[in-house]
Amino acid sequence: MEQSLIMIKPDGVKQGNIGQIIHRFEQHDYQLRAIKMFTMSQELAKQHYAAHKQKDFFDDLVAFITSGPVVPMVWQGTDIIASARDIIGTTDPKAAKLNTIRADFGTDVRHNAIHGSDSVENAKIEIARFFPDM
Ligand code: DAT
Ligand code: MG
Repeated sequence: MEQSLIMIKPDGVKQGNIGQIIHRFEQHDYQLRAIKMFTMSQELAKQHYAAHKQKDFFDDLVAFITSGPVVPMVWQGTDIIASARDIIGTTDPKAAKLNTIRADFGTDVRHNAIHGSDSVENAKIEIARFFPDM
């Protein structure tokens, strides 16, 4: 069964949206397999966003994602990786479809409440990064 690394970002935690965001996934037929809360180190943040190392927003992104606790989770279900991206919505909350998590809980393109793996390969890497015991 497919698994995805879904992570509530520091803005989602600070604004008190952990429960509501988890509920979005519980409403679908997905199973929560792992969850924790911690503040990412600079090193882990740079690894997680390594694909964006050359972007002008990289330093601000790393500063934001390490600015407070995050809630990484492993969710499991049929086609969960693509389905979760649909539930999450596009990167910029202002452009995201109605009723998506980012439209409802995001603020701007950096403070967009949640991360979701974008491919089977990256999901495996990200799950191993955040939950090495799984
Ligand atoms: P996504 O999180 O939708 O997969 P991404 O992988 O392109 O988006 O970018 C990773 C994160 O980087 C994104 O969630 C927020 C930040 N980001 C992306 N584009 C940005 C931009 N133009 N300005 C500021 N932050 C940006
Ligand atoms: Mg991405």
